[in-house]
Parts: sequence; structure tokens; C-alpha cells
Amino acid sequence: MTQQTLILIKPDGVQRGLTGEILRRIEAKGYRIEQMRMLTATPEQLAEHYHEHVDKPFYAGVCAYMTSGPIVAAVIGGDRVIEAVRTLSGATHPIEAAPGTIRGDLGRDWGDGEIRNLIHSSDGEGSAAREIAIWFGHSA
Ligand code: 3AN
Repeated sequence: MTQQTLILIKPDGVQRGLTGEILRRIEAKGYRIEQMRMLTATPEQLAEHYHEHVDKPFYAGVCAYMTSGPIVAAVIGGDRVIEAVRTLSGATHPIEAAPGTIRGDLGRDWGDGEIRNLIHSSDGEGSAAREIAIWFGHSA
């Protein structure tokens, strides 16, 4: 069944010049970029995006990291793309993410206590629709 998922290339990915490499892996896997834009996230967008984390102790650090520079938001389409891009992304912490994944190959611990893990991808059909609306409006 054809799906759409939302990815964010986070500020560390853009700043380190890994935007092309991350998109390359998704395209090489066989999925299509349907929409894409570069922007700097506002605290309001992030609070919506991370609504399940806003009350957690680590949220202030996540917000500071995610607003620290430009990000690239994209809608990726294809059969079972939500699960596929989660698999390509790897585990949340780059140290635990398997080699071969985006986070496992390209991410590391930078010693500042923040998880800088390069990419966000939606974890289900409901979150994908919700997140696409946040970053692209309802036109996607
Ligand atoms: P994923 O991005 O792998 O779906 P989520 O949705 O559980 O992971 O977490 C969203 C973001 O919140 C992560 N990318 C990470 O930056 C941050 N985060 C999640 N859990 C923790 C934690 N225990 N400590 C610090 N930051 C966290």
C-alpha cells in the first residue's frame, strides 16, 4: 500500500554537509522525494512535532538542538515507506544504531549529553499525516 512519511534532516546533518548523503540513501533504496524544503524550525512547530516529549526532562535540550540551525523537511513516498525509512535510520542513539544505518554509519556521541542523531522519520501512519501537516501544511 502506498504511503507517505515525513523526514527531517536535523541541524547536525545539514551543518555537517550530510543532507545529500542521507537523501541519497533513501533514494537509492528506491523511494521518491515528493516534497522538500529547508527551514529553521520554530519552538511552536517543534512543540507540535514532539508533543509526546514536551513534558520530558530532555525536551529543553531537544528544542535547543533542533532550533540551532536549518533543517531539511521532506515527504517520502512509496510502499511501506514508513517502516523502510525507520529501518534505514537506525536506533535513536547513534552509538546503539547498527552499522549500515544512517545513524549507525554517520552519527556519533559528541560528549555534550545531547542525542544528535541526524534524521527524524515518522513512526506510523497517524504520526506521518500529523507531521506532514506540521511541516508542509495540509497540501501534501
Ligand atoms: P526517534 O527519533 O528514534 O523516533 P523518539 O521519537 O523517541 O526517537 O525521540 C525523539 C527525539 O527526542 C530523539 N531523536 C532524541 O533527540 C530525543 N530523545 C528521545 N529520548 C531521549 C532521552 N532518553 N534522552 C535525551 N533525548 C532523548
